[in-house]
Amino acid sequence: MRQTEHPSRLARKRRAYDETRYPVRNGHNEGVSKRRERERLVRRRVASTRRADHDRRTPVHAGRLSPHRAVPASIPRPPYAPDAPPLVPAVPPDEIPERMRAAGHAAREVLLELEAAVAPGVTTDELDRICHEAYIARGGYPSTLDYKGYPKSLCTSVNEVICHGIPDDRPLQNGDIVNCDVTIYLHGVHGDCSATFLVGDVDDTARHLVQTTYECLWKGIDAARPGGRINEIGRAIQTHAEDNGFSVVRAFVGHGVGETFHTAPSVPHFFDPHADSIIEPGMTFTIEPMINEGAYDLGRIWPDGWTAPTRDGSRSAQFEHSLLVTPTGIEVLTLLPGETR
Ligand code: EYF
Ligand code: CO
Repeated sequence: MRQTEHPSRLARKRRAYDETRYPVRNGHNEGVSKRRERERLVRRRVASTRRADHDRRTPVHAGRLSPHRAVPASIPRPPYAPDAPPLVPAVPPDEIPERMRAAGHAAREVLLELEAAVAPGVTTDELDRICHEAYIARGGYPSTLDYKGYPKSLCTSVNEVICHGIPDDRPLQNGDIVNCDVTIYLHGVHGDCSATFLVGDVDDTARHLVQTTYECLWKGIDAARPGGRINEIGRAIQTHAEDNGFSVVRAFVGHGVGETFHTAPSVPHFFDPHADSIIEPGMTFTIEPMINEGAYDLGRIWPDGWTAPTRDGSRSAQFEHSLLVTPTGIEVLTLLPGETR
């Protein structure tokens, strides 16, 4: 996902959003007060029922990183890899959909391999090793490895970590939730998908959070259509998240994906009136909602420079698919043939 702009700009957009979603009547924006009331109720519910969990849980801490993993020289590199050739050949545009299908399917297969490996006691570094080897077995390069300096082949975001958690020697604990974000560069394009897994026995609130986040992804996919607007996706996601008492992270958004790992359009997972570009056939982008148990705010990025926690320490879940817009609808590139939601 991409990081979005400065909070003050977001506040302006939020005001614009209030005015758009709830038009002013008789000089009084009734919708804004309704929305504020709903947000107040969400905060009260968070304070009364969820803080107990947050207070009981030990926050996730940074562990030790294993050495940098090598990728065989025979595997083609994306342009940003440290040992990429000076010129990476462009993909002919008519070949993009087929290549993205292959990369998407590979990403999905790797994600399913990780799902089978997630268990109490397994370190996130072990998940990174499995993932790294699974990419290579498919002839793919780990998209995140050395991308803007990111050190690993997988992102593992545990409990209150929203995204970009770095795999380390922390064993997963019974009751954790962990998002595994899988990104592979294959045949000159990137495939990107993620899921949040339950580790052992997980409490009901976290189960509800994970289930709702999964539903939010599909609400977003169902809202996407050729000829529609990007912000219809976020509207559907935000409504479902808030109806369930959760909040939508603003700081990271979905993104265009293809020959470039991150490109236009930005895909907010909340209703952003400015995200009004038209969804056109041929576009390829991700939807990857991050939904928080408590408030949507991002906390301080860890000293590692990557790990992004919630500000209030509440848990966060995420699911992601890469999509292709066809003339008649949406193809989910990161579902395997025959696989359904
Ligand atoms: C502060 C990165 C992280 N960016 C995006 C680099 O789209 C992704 N997953 O679905 C995705 C994954 C990673 C990623 C892993 C590392 N980055 C760039 C800029 C800021 C940032 O976080
Ligand atoms: Co992504």
